[in-house]
Amino acid sequence: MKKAIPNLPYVERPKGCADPIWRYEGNPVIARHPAPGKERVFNSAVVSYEGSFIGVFRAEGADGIPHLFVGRSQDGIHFEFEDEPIAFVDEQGNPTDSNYQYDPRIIEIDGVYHIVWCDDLHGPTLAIATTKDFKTFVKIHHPFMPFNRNGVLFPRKINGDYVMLTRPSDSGHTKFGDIFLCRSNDLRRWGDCEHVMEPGWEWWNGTKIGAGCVPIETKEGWILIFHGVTCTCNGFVYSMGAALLDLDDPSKVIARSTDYLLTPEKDYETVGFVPNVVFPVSALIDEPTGRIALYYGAADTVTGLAFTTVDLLLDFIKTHKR
Ligand code: BMA
Repeated sequence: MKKAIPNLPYVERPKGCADPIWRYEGNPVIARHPAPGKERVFNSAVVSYEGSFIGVFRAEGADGIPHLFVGRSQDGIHFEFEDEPIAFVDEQGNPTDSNYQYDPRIIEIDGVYHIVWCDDLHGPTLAIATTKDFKTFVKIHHPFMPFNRNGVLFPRKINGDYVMLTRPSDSGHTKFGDIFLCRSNDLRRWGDCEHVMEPGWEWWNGTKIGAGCVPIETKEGWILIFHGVTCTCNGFVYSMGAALLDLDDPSKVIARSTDYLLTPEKDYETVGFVPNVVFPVSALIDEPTGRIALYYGAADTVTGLAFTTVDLLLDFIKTHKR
């Protein structure tokens, strides 16, 4: 059955706009200093939950160290955050600790919410935790060694396996920035790794790429919204792109957009702690209508909301492909 989100925060495409994605006029939905001790909230994951919205948010205090916090919203636009960071426990219920946590994604698989984020294991790498109630978060493992980020699970098992998109990175070597996938039947031991995509030839994603939102299943394939990075004489610029992956074997790329979907243009995207960043993290889909509300980090400072539809994304990928 198609999953509906009747209260999806969504605004129709403005008249005269031909773009495949358009921003919420009230952006940023989470502005600077949204709560005491939280200077910047960005690159965060939101899901529809029990008729309202809940998320895992990357927040930084005045020490600039990122931690993860639960946040709630009735309308998907106004959020309130818990004061204390998520206290992850291990499978025996003991507290766990790590120096920082950032860029979470939430992936619901069979009623269990999986959080995948970048954690510290003598260097940045991915961690996984599960929760059913957003109160107890059980950290199960570091699936990969450092250096690895942008981990995103597919929202169902494929041919019996959990499948994770990952982006090995920042090893100091010159060649980095490709998306790979790995498979596991227990979320603990990962293997059967395959290459998915390398940075693009086109300028906007020529330096590195990373999976963004949880892949969206369509009859034609999985839509992957990813971030693409270019290097300029004034630093990196982060844009969003979209690709279509094979349903049965998502290591196969059916099509990939030559053009960016969204690039930093608004003041809150071009000015901030890290200028010129749009970083897609979560896409909420009302399946009966195909409407999508997409949350993204802007300039490593605030959180933005943009809208699109499944059909517009498919059309964009197919009409702007290599
Ligand atoms: C990446 C990650 C993101 C961040 C981006 C831009 O390497 O650290 O969290 O948004 O850089 O600074």
